[in-house]
Amino acid sequence: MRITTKEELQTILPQVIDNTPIVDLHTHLYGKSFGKLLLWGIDDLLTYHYLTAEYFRYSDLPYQDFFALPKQKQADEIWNTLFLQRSPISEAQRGVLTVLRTLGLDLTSRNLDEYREFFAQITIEDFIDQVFTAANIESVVMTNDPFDQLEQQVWNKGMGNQDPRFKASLRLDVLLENYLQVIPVLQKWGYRVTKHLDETTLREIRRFLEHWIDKINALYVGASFPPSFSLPEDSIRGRLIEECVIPVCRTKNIPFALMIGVKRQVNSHLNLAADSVGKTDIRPVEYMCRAYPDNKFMVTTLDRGSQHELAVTARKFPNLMVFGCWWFLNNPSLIQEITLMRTELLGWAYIPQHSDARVLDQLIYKWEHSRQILTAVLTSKYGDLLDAGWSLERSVIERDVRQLLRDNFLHFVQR
Ligand code: FIX
Ligand code: ZN
Repeated sequence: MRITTKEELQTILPQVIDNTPIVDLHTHLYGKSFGKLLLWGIDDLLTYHYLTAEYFRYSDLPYQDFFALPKQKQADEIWNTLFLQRSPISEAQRGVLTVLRTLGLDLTSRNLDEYREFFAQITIEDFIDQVFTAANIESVVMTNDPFDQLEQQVWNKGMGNQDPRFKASLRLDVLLENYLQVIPVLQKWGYRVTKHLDETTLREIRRFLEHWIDKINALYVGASFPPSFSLPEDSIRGRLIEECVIPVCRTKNIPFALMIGVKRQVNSHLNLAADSVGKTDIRPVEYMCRAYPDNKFMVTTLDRGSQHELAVTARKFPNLMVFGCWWFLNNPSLIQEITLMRTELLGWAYIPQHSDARVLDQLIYKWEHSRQILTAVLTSKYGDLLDAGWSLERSVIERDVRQLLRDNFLHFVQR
C-alpha cells in the first residue's frame, strides 16, 4: 500500500510499530525454570528499585525499617506514598498505571488487594503468555551471572534454555570488578588461576568464558562499568578485557556489550536503588573499536552528555552498535531527544531501546511507552520524506521498523 499523505502515515505507522514483534536485548528477567528469580506481580512491581528511590524522597521511615518489612508491606508503603497521597506522575509511577490498565484492572478502585487478587488467580505460565502477547514481544535476553548460585543450579540441571523466549547473555561484572575475590571459586571449579595474570591464568579464564558462553548459549557477553572506565589500562580489569574477553568474543563471534557510566552505591542505604550516574568518556570505546576491528561491540551509556559522542563514534566504526536508553535515560523526554538524534546521525543503524525490565509486568509499560515515542520520532522523519516528495509503502515502513525493534540486534549477534 502506497503512502503519500501525512494523514495516511499517521494511521499506518502506529499500526506497524505496534504489530512489529520486539526482541528485547537487555532485561533482568528469567524464564520460569529459574523459579523465584523471575519477579512478577503487583508487589514486585511496586517494590521496583526505581520506585523505592522515589518513595524515600517523601518518606521519613528509616531505610533499615523499610527494608526490614516484608515485601507486601513495602508495596503498601509505596502505594500509599506514591499513588494515594500524591499523583503518580513520574515515569516509573506512570508505568505501574499502564501495566494495571493493560491487564484490565480497575484504576478507579485504587484497591491494592483487588490487584493482588488478580495475580493470585493466574499461573506464571499464563502470565508470561499474557505479557508477551500484550507487549508483542518475541523474545527477551536475560542477564546471566555465572557466579550466582541460584542461576548456576538451573544451568547445571540443563534447564536454563527451556523457554526459547528467554535468551541468555553472559554477565561479567563480578569477574571483571572482583577478580581477586572469585579466584577461590574459579579454583574450586577446576580452573588453574592465580592473582598473577600469567599465561596459564589467562588461558584458564578464557577457558572459563568459553565454557559458560557455550553452556548457556550466550548471545553476547556483557558488563557494566563506572564513569572512570578506561582502556587500554594496566589494571586487572583492563587486562582481563583485552586478553580474555575480547579474544574469546572474537573466537565465538559474539559481541561484547558495555554499559558504561554507573556510579555504584552512592547511597548504599538504598540497596538496589543506591546507584547513580557519572560522565562517560567515549575514548575507550573508540580505542576498542579501532584496535579490534574483528570484534563486535554493543555500547550504551548512562549519562545524557555522552550520547552525541557515542552516536558519532558509531558513524566511524561499523563494529559498534549503539543501543538503548538506559535506566535514568529511560524517560520519555530523553528517549525522544536521543532517538531523534540517533536517527539523524545513524539512520536505521542502531537499536533504539531495551527495557531493562526486572519485573515481567514491566515489559508492558516499558515497551508501550517506547513505542509511543518511536512513533512520534518516525512520524516526524517519514513526514520529512513525504515533504521532499519521496513516496512510501507500508511494506517499506514494516521493513524499517523491524530493523530497529528486532533485526539489527539479531543480525549483529549472529555467529
Ligand atoms: O547494570 C545493569 O544492568 C543495570 O541496568 C541494573 O543493574 C539496574 O539496577 C537497572 O535495573 C536499571 O534499569
Ligand atoms: Zn540492566
